[in-house]
Amino acid sequence: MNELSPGFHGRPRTPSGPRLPPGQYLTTGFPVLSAGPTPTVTEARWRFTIETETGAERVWTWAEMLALPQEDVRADIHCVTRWSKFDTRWRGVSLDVLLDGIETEADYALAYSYGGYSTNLPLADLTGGKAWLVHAYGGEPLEPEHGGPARLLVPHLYFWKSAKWLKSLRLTTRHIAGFWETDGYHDYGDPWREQRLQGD
Ligand SMILES: Nc1nc2c(c(=O)[nH]1)N[C@H]1C(S)=C(S)[C@@H](COP(=O)(O)O)O[C@H]1N2
Ligand SMILES: [Mo]
Repeated sequence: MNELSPGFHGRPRTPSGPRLPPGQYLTTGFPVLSAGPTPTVTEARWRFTIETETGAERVWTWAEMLALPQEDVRADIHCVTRWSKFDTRWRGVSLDVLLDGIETEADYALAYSYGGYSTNLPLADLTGGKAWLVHAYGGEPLEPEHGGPARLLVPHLYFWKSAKWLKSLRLTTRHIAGFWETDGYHDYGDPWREQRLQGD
């Protein structure tokens, strides 16, 4: 499978609208933003877990994850510190594939990283071709400093929602704030509405 997902073809967001969200500037580099040290996670020890509100767990090994249908994704990304980068190219598994067959009534998700970071999102923002577990960038294995071996990619929200070194997804029936959200950052984080901080 070699599909570009609808809405992520590098076109402007709307045919007539701007491509750069308000308050952002364009960079051609790829800044590294990490709240702590880069954890070392070997592919042999890597596991990805989805846990539902009932405590039911589904776990994938690296080989099991790679055996799932893969997608190539091109996306613009927007960091809350105001840099944006156009046309980033990733490869990985759609969250639709990973969530397929999981029984849940949860409306919320918490993404947990190796190393302790977490971030919250509505479950609806992880489905419908909007989010991926990615393990390659620009045709190369994802570098550890950018979240390798695998990270979450949710390009329609500020980039802090795209948890690096993704370890698990916990589905919950109520909202639970993640690392930056507990510290005053916005619960949702839509770059087009400049939802940087709580109250924006
Ligand atoms: N585990 C983890 N994930 C994280 C972060 C982090 O500090 N730890 N930083 C977030 C922020 S603020 C941004 S902008 C992006 C940065 O990704 P990059 O370093 O690949 O540019 O990762 C997000 N995911
Ligand atoms: Mo960020």
